[in-house]
Parts: sequence; C-alpha cells; structure tokens
Amino acid sequence: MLTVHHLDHSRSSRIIWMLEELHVPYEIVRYQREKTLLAPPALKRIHPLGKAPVLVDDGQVIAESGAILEYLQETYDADDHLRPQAGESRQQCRFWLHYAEGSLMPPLLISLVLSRLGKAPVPWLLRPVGRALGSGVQRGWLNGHLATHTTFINDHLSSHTYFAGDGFSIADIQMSYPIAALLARAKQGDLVHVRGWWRRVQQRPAYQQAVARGGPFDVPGDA
Ligand SMILES: N[C@@H](CCC(=O)N[C@@H](CS)C(=O)NCC(=O)O)C(=O)O
Repeated sequence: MLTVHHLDHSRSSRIIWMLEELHVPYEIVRYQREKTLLAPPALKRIHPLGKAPVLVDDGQVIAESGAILEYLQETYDADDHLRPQAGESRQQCRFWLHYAEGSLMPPLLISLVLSRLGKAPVPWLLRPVGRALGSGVQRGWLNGHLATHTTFINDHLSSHTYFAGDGFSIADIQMSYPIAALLARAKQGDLVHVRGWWRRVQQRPAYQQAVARGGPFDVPGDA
C-alpha cells in the first residue's frame, strides 16, 4: 500500500492529485502545521528532513515532490499518459518539473518570510522595524523578481494548453503549488492565461477527488 504523509495546506496535495490521476490505492497520514507554520516533529520520524510530502511505497521512503512525481510516473503510469516521451514536450516537462521548486518557490518563500517579519518573536518595539525592512526588500527587489516569473509563466500559457504542451502532465501537477501562491498575491484580472490553465486543470476529476480527500490546494500565510 502506498502511504502519503500529508501536511495541511502544503505541497503534499500534489502527490494526492498524482495518485488520483493514476487510480492507485493509497492511504493518507495527516499532519497539522504548528503556529509557526512549520511541520510537527512527528514528520522527522518518517524522513530526517521533516518536510512534506513524503511517500512510502513498500518500505521505500521517498521525499521531494519532483522526485516523488517522477517515481510514481515511472512505476505506476504504465502507458506514460502523464509524461511526454519525446521531443520538445518531454524537454518542457522536465524544465517545469525543476523550475517549480528550483527557481519559482525560493522567491515566493522569501516573500512569505518577509511578510511575517512584523510578527517575529522579538521585543514588540522591534516589530515595526522588521515590518519596514520586509516591505522595503519586497518593493526594492522581490516584487520585480516575481514579476519576471509571472510574465514568463503567463506568456508560456498563452500559447500552450498545459505546461508541457497539448497534454496534461506531471509538470502541471508540480507547478500547481507555486501557481496557487502566485494567484493568492495577484491582482484581480491579472494573469489571464494562468487563470485559464488553473480553471482547466481544476476541472479534472482527479484534482477534485484530491481536494475531497486531502483538502484545498492553497498556501499557508500570504506567500
Ligand atoms: N522542495 C521540497 C520542499 C518541501 C517543503 O518545504 N515542504 C513544506 C510544505 S509545503 C514543509 O514541509 N514545511 C514545513 C516545515 O518546513 O517545517 C518539495 O518539493 O518536496
């Protein structure tokens, strides 16, 4: 039996979605974030990093969303429905699979950390300083950086139905978490093509089943 160690409002929703796409039986072990938004220590008993997701398959413990998606695709997607096997689409699929965690999540995470500086556990007199510092870095550096990413993604989706081209793939599942974070910070009406893609993939029965079993696909705080 496959087991997903699932933290609420987290990247592990992607693994539940993947398992629903594959129609394989699995069980979920649930963890609640602590007040700090960190995972509870119990997750460290499953994998030394203590992060979600972790997948356990027949005693084999696998961490990192991208590695888990690739493992599941290679092991359970017998007809390769979820990964293009050749050409430009295959390369696109690989690119977005790495880009999601390697390039897009770091600035989103920095943004989350900066937005919480005003709530840091330091003497209250220092909190306004933390807030001012956080919003200065947001305005002076981070917002421009994130705008480059959002334009890049929105432009790509203006000419591609899915991240890897015409067919839905594991790249779409991997991109869903940073996209949820981007949409949470976007202005109404922005990112038209990203919103179109998001509506398209949310219509998939596997996505809906994943939400029903694992909870909503959203991000904690205001990442
Ligand atoms: N690159 C890793 C990131 C894992 C990660 O940071 N997961 C978050 C959940 S979205 C987590 O466990 N956060 C709680 C913590 O850091 O304690 C992946 O994609 O699996």
